[in-house]
Amino acid sequence: MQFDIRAIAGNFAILGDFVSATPHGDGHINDTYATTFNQGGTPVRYIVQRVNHAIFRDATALMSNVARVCRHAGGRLRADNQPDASRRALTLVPTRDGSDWVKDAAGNHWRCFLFIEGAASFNVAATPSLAFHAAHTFGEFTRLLSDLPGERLAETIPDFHHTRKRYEAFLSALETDAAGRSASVANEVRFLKDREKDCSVIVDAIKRGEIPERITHNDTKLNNILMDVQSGRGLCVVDLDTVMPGSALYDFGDMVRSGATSALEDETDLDAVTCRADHFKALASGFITALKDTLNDREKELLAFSGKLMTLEVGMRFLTDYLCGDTYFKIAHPAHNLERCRNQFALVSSIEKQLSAFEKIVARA
Ligand code: ADP
Ligand code: GN1
Ligand code: MG
Repeated sequence: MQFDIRAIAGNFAILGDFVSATPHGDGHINDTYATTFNQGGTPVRYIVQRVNHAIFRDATALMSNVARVCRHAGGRLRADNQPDASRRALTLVPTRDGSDWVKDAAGNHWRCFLFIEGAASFNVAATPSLAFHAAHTFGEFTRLLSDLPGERLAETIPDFHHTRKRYEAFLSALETDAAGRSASVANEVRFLKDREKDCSVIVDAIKRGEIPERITHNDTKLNNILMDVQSGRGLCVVDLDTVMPGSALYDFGDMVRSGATSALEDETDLDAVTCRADHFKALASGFITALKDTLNDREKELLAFSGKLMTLEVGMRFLTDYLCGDTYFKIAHPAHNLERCRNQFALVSSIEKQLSAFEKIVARA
């Protein structure tokens, strides 16, 4: 889809003259642009982003969540006189009439953030140190939101990490076979069916009250954190669309999936896909250091397993989308979702082989 980003950016209270807009980042969901304005001779960048309203059905509730989270996080940093607050929490740029977002004539919802400069996001963690700092920053994010005032945040995607319901959605996609692909994925179907029981472990523990509800990020993929280029430390958590009531296990698990893997999510050489123990150890140490007085025993017990489960869940979602004819995730070619699924399942197998070692690592951390 082509958008007139200059016209869209004109809705926001940005000073100066529009210079350029270019697609930015590797996200699978929203349309993100880096835009540059000339402000009295200084080029200043902003993120202008279209919210995917096919996926996020209630954009008003979503934007209300995002605005509350941004204000709370930025407010806490400023109240504590922390330096660099505008690089450590996202700042929404208001529209010219004072709103947090704007709807265009075609019904698309747009928002604008200050561009965080001197930072980078990564699709794979090159070093355990990067994994440690990312996990620490995501852990701190949960701690920061533990005293968010006001009503419960809206669930922007209901049952987002209800793995059991995700499994049922997969079975239904397999049965419906909308894209005529069911017969071609027999190996992947078997892999999932063999692990059906795993899908209920965390949701059942939540139902029994063993695991508390927290405000969590729910999409703690490595590239949803900006790292400071100078210090190599975690700087700012981005992609706040799924910040809502959830479990710390969802956040840790997705970090393992994306921060301990040896390869990109769509690497097709499956021998290159492994879960690296030194990265796992760094993630556990970073997350537990940030949340040590917060996590209960059952959460700690399930941390290693959550890495396996969240990886299985995302693999299952890629497979489901492949079966449905690629209606959810952005793809670059027809087999993309199937390749991502195979990649994630290879990572699950690698985690399974190391699960007891990972449990020991968590116990020591
Ligand atoms: P998606 O939901 O599509 O993943 P994100 O909100 O994660 O979209 O944005 C895509 C990418 O853009 C992120 O991975 C990050 O690298 C970059 N990004 C997002 N917000 C900012 C920002 N305020 N400043 C700099 N880079 C950003
Ligand atoms: C999507 O938006 P992005 O690219 O950060 C997805 C996550 C998946 C991830 C897999 C709202 O994340 O749940 O884990 O792709 N986000 C949504 O790469 O579905
Ligand atoms: Mg993202």
